Amino acid sequence: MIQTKKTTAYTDQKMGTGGLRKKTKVMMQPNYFENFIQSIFNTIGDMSGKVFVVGGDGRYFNKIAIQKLIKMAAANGVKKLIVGQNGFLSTPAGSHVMLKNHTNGGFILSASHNPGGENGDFGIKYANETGGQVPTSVSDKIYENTKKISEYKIFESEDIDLSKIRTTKLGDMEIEIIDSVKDYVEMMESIFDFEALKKLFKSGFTMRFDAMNAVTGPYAIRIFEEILGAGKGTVTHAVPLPDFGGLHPDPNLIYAKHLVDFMYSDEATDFAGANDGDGDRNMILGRKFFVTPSDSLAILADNYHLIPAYKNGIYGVAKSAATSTAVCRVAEKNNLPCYVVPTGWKYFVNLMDSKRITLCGEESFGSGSSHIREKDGIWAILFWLSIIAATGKSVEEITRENWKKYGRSYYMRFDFEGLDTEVADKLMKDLEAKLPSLTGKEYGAYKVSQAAPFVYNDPVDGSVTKNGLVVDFSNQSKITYRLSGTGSSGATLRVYLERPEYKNLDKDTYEMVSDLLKIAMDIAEIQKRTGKTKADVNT
Ligand code: VG1
Ligand code: CO
Repeated sequence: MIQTKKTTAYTDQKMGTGGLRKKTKVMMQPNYFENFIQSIFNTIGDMSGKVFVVGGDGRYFNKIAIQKLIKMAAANGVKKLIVGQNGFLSTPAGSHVMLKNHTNGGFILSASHNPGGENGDFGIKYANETGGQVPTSVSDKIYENTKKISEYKIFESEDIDLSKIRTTKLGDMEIEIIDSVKDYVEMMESIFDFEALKKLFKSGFTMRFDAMNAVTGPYAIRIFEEILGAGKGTVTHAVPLPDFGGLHPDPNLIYAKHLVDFMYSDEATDFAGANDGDGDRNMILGRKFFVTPSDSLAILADNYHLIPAYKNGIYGVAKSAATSTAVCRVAEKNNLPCYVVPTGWKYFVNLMDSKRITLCGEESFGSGSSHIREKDGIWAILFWLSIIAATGKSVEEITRENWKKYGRSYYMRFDFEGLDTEVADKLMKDLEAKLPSLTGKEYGAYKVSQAAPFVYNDPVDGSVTKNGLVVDFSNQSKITYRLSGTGSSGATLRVYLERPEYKNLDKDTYEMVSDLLKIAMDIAEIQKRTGKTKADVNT
């Protein structure tokens, strides 16, 4: 039976870089989740004939939230939901299911790389018919709706059993429960040469994949262990747990330190990769070697011709402004356009849909292609394995050759976390006001050539986005400042440093950017304003 329930609006339901992300306990407040979902439905308007995909990364509150979402969709007149078995779908698998079935979009319940559990975070990624997360123009409308919502619709019924693959109904709405892994595996088989990868593992090549107790475990076991024949035990932390077993499912040098330590030990495998909570991020490691995400993107772009799906050519590449310029150097030499967009995958969607780009990525351990409209962790690892299989070279050799060919961008990101929101906002505001006066200033060997906010004019829909402040130096080095849009409390200031070098290719990254870090701290008065003498996290 459809019920209309009274509710009171919350005022903090504005989506950030990756959907709505909050403390789990905030999300669990009475009607909080319901208000947000109803606001999305209200913004869409007519629901008749609409089909959506629903899944999540299995974190705490997922099961309850999915049932609420199903019942609300039925009450709002949705025609059909396609739901991952047991409520599981990685973000990339979800985007694929949306596109394959020509749906109106979908919902992935995940706070991505943020920790999970009752005291962790919960999130909702909402995608439209593009298979990618909605643009700001749409999320703004949803936000306006959340501030004035007074009722929502829900179907009163028992919970739907999501454990079996089958089709069922709730009221007039059809519910198709699908295998969460199958379609995704088929897509990967259509992109890469699986026979070549099987041969690689047959030849004794070893790998470790760390699923961080999050959603990609079942995908990775199926692909790497069962299909490609990498040995049993290749996939570690393979069982998705509601609190990720206490791991912070962010595959970087800090939160995947156990994997990094393993790869720098004598037991190291030839290759290692890790994914984040919802499977869209990736980390790449070789024996005693770490590949920065910016370098990884450049290397993928330089080797597209080795992959069956791209061998006939790619349209172009794109990166977020904060990502190093390495990929653009590759593009330039290969006569490909290189687009630079604000941080957040949604900005790549128009470029893919208009066939301007095929490959893209961000410094935050994300890379992907137009096979879907999200970044894709396992795809990136299969791409790397394909390069290794085709060239017979190690991760380190492949990376060093890329530096020799195109130069090396020493690159590091420094995060100042848990800042008072007002302090952080004022820091950015004052810094922006100061930028024009920086041009021509010299800091030791560094001379400012230009300092301005990053402004993006979307070539497809004409929308204008301002995100981050950029200081360029005459030696091609660069500092980018921006505030995170994925946190669930307080503010995080991210400082991104890049220093391209064409001769000194074997230096220590931290040493190479330490002058730049000092300049970045000085220019933005970080210590004076935040009290912090150093960053909380460097990646
Ligand atoms: C961060 C990253 C950004 C990424 C976003 C979502 O955003 O910097 O590059 O697109 O997370 O990633 P922010 O605003 O905190 O810097 V995911 O894996 O959470 O979907
Ligand atoms: Co993610």
